[in-house]
Amino acid sequence: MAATPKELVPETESIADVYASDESSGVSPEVQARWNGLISGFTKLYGHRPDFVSRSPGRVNIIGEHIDYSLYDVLPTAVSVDVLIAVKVVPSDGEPFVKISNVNPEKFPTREFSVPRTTDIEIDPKKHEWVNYFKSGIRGALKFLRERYPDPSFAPASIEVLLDGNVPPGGGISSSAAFVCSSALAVLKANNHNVSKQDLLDLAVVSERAVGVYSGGMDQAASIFSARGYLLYTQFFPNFAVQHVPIPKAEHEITFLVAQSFVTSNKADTAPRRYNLRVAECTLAAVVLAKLNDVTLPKDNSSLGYSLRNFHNEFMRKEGRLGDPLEYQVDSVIQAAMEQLTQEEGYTREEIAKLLEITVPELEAQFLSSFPVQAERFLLRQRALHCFKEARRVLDFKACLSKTNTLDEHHILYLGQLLNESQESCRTLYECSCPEVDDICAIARRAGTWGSRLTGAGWGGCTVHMLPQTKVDAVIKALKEEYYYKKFPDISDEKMAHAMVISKPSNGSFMITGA
Ligand code: NG1
Ligand code: MG
Repeated sequence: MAATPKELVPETESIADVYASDESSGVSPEVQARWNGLISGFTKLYGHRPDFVSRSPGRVNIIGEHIDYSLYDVLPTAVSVDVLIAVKVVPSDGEPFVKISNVNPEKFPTREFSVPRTTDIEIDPKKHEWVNYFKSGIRGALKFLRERYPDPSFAPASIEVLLDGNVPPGGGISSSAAFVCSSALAVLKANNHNVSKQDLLDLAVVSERAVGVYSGGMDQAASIFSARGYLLYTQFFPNFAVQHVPIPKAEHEITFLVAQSFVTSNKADTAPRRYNLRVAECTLAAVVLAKLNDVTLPKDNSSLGYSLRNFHNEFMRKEGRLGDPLEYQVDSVIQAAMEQLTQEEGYTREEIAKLLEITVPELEAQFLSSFPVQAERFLLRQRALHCFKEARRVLDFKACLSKTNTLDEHHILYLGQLLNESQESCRTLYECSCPEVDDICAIARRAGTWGSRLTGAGWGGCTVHMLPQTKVDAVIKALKEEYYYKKFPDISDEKMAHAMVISKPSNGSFMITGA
């Protein structure tokens, strides 16, 4: 099932459209209670009901790790936890303002601030404040409106806001994307704009990059475009496109379990040695491979302008093979990386400059000046091989899901193997795993998962496991005993309750007007 990116974020009066499970058309008592609490909390706080509630969920990436910014296809889906934002537009003659509270005010204190009419709202990234994510949503939304409808008399709406988010922060299921997408959606609606999914995606990706991480668009795409019961096959090249892929029936129902490692790696702080360095390494691998194969790369829309997918395309064009099945094309670029990027020990700046026939200052100006990176050597071979092989696994995973309506044991073991290979590649070639995540995957596999891997940026964070419904209890028990209680002997019941969740593929962004 293909979705058209131009379609509007759906609007509904009923939360059942957002949350109803496949088994029933109603919502669970917990969901209803949370919703009622948000609306009554808003009414108590501000003295009237909200006009609408915007909603965006977290996501789990099933396969395709660290390849979105190289513009390769990925296969995430939304999870059921989300960020709900209740809003009322209020009249104001003076400076436009935002009053914002959280249903958990002890942890997330109430704030009030004004919104400049013509300039961007200021965000201090050094102050780790919960409202920063809302501000980055405002900034993206207002910038979009000013560019789309230039009108010097435009005044942003003043709003009262109450927020309820249950996506665990820093937990690898992208609370940040859920927060930013929901915030931008709320501000656009408050200013009378019904936004398309594509426009919301574009502005949310740019808004999140404002915190200094040169990420791809996977998280925001999954948060906005997902549909209940489907995985979201997401393509970034040559243009953004999504396809909803159903999970076929199997003898034992396929379940995805998400387990936190509780090891946190602050992405913004570690970016020069971790996330952004990988973005730089993949870009350098693309331009070096292009040079070695005598092909010219046109600029693409990846964050540094040259991606491995772009090299792939130009290489295939030169060979006259753009009509070949994508799988075969990917095999050829794997081959090229194996044969041509021979230095296992990595490449220094001098060596890369020499290959590109430019000077070191030119190299730095062209590829290493958008953001700081800390590295003596760039592991072009390993990073490119991870990317190409992971891209191949995504294609294989999707092909296997699409082949039949029912998966037999053989297919399921194959899917699990692809997930395990992805983990191994993240661990060895991409070096984005960590001992705790490796541990969790090993314990879970022993207890009966078909496949286990890290999900999200890694270096800690979250893991995802594919397992039969019948093994869920055994895997949860094993992880509790062999990981959580061992590593965190004093773990609270509340923390334990958030450590592992069964994640059902859920709906993406929604605008709910029936409050
Ligand atoms: P996390 O850190 O899990 O939100 C990040 C990137 C994604 C993608 C994955 C790795 C952001 C907002 N997201 O996810 O674009 O590159 O890592 O596959 O930085
Ligand atoms: Mg994130």
